[in-house]
Amino acid sequence: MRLDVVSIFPEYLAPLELSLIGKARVDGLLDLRVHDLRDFTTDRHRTVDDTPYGGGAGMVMKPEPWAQALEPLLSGPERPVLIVPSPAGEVFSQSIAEELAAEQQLVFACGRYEGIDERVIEWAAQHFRVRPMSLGDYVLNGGEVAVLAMVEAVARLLPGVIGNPDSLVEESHQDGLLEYPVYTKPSAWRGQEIPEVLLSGNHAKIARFRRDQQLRRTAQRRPDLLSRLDPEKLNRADLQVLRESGYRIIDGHLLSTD
Ligand code: 6GU
Repeated sequence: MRLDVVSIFPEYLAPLELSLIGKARVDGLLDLRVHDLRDFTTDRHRTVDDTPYGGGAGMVMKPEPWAQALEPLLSGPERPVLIVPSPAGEVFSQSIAEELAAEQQLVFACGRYEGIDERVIEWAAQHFRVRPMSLGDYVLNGGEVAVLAMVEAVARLLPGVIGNPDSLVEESHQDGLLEYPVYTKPSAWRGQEIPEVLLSGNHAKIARFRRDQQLRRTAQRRPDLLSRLDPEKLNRADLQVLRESGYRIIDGHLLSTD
């Protein structure tokens, strides 16, 4: 997969040289290039921002360097996806990461200050499939940290990036439930024993215990995820646990009872 990141702080993307992503780059699975937006300016001061028309606080990123930086990234056979990190974007998710992992080329345009001149987005939509993307409902200083998160979420789905692909299967959000808690040795630590069932060797019982924990956790921490579950995919044991967590099936919908 080809990935291009445009930023005024290319050093912010240095962590993409580490760990599994760094290894995938060395192995040739990821062709990831980081570009300094200031290299596409033409003035002595390498200016990338200016004051906003209409007034208001802060600065806005000028359009010209953006077009100069993005145009050379259009050499491929199809319209690349242009991801524009912004708290005003669509909320990034595992299912979006899966969609993006199927692409040939992704381009990330990291804004800073109050954002990029909106005409860049309009112009880019003629050449790219533009996707404004947010990590969630909080404000970061710029898109770089969001790109680190999105690149990691996408790259780990590519064949060969993760050593053991089994670890992709059971994870949080794949089946709409949070992960079950995990334990390792020692079996007793600071007065806490691990749940006894995990030592039983009874794989059906262990699977049931873990499923119960997933349901309880999700009910407690992420009721928004539970309401999106398909009640058809819940068995009797699931419904029993959910009833204990304050949920009932009413008219085919999983609803909170408190
Ligand atoms: Cl993608 N960018 C910025 N600047 N702030 C954010 C964000 C993105 N997602 C959440 N907050």
